[in-house]
Amino acid sequence: MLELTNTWRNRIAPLAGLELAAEPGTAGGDVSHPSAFLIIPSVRRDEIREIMVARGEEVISSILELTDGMEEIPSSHLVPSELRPTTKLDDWGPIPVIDMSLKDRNVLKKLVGDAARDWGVFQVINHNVSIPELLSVGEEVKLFFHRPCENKVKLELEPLKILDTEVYYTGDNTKEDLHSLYWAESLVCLWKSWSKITEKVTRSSDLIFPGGNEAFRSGTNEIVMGCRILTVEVLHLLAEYLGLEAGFFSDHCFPEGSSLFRWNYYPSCPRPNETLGAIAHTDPNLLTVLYQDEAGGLQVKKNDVWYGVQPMTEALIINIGDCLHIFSNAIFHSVVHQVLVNEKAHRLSLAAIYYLEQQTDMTAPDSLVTEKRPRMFKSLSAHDYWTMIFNERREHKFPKSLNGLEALRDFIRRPQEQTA
Ligand SMILES: O=C(O)CCC(=O)C(=O)O
Ligand SMILES: [Fe+2]
Repeated sequence: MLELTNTWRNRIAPLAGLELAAEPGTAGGDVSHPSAFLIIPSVRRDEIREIMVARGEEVISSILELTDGMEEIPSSHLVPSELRPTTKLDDWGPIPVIDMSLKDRNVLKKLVGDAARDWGVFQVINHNVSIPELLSVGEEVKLFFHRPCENKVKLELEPLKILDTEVYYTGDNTKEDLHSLYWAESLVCLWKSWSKITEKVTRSSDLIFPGGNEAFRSGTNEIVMGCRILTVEVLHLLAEYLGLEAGFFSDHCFPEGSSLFRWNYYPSCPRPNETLGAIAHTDPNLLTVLYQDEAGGLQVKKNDVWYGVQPMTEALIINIGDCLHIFSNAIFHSVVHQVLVNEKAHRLSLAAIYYLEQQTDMTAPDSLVTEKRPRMFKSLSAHDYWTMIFNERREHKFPKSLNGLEALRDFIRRPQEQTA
């Protein structure tokens, strides 16, 4: 692994414009973009593939191609036994479901705030994001995933960029990759700010479907707008719940923060108990709006127990991310979640991911610090956090590094530093 780390550190990181920390595990250096840790693996995947091939290890380009008639799953996809699913996919938990059309704002605020505090996750209905539109874009995305492997891998090795729009695919499942290590493929559209977002959505659409795809373009545009409105509304409610100005969180997210749409495709799997669609992790961003289809598989952890999130046709899921956890002095809970796969059906999900502007100082306001709840974190900016988590993910093998809150240990204040 040292060999790989050095290759990464000396050759690939500079290519990507990154300066990494001098010592493994220490935060530092510079990350050119908050989403860099999501982008960079595609830069180095080529190298990893070469190394694995040289070692005679199995390298798979697209699990979707493998699933036909397969009885066992390749060794590259076996998850260590201690991380395998321990509960059934349909062990649904009592995850709050909140009706966003509730007229009484105080009631709505309390429901949303309590859910973010107690669970870090909740489902919303009557949210004004068009689910039919989302499903129709999802059908186009499936066409992408069912393209021949070579076609997808090209987008994996050479992410396509125009100005501050980028699209890339992950799916080769090499051991060092972050998201596609497991039984999943992803298609990502990244937008590095909100200015001219409609134009940017068109660019991403043209990159993925060079011949044009009106259903994908217009549908994505509509969902981007709908999810933004929903996100702002949820962030307002959360800020008000804490007694802060409504825009306290959202003003750092819009219009200059980045966002991305990640479509995840989890092919059906002959041995669902031996692998995972996504390993237990927290989202390193501020907040994620998630759609899952009827196959189900998302699980969230609360008090060390895994609960399934029951699919609801009209609902979207809101996940609280690490940055909201830090910014709220840990009043809101960054939820640990994972994805189980199943034998019968392919599963599609969409994660709409919202980042803070990089320079945002995530120091929690004094009003959230009390004697009972001392200041939990040392001052850090969104950029500091991303740098840290980026280095952490680079230096440690999975799975430890995927839990952003564990990676935060250097930023947690020791008891003697915790003053109200
Ligand atoms: O597919 C899902 O339900 C969850 C995906 C996820 O956790 C992510 O993209 O960060
Ligand atoms: Fe996630």
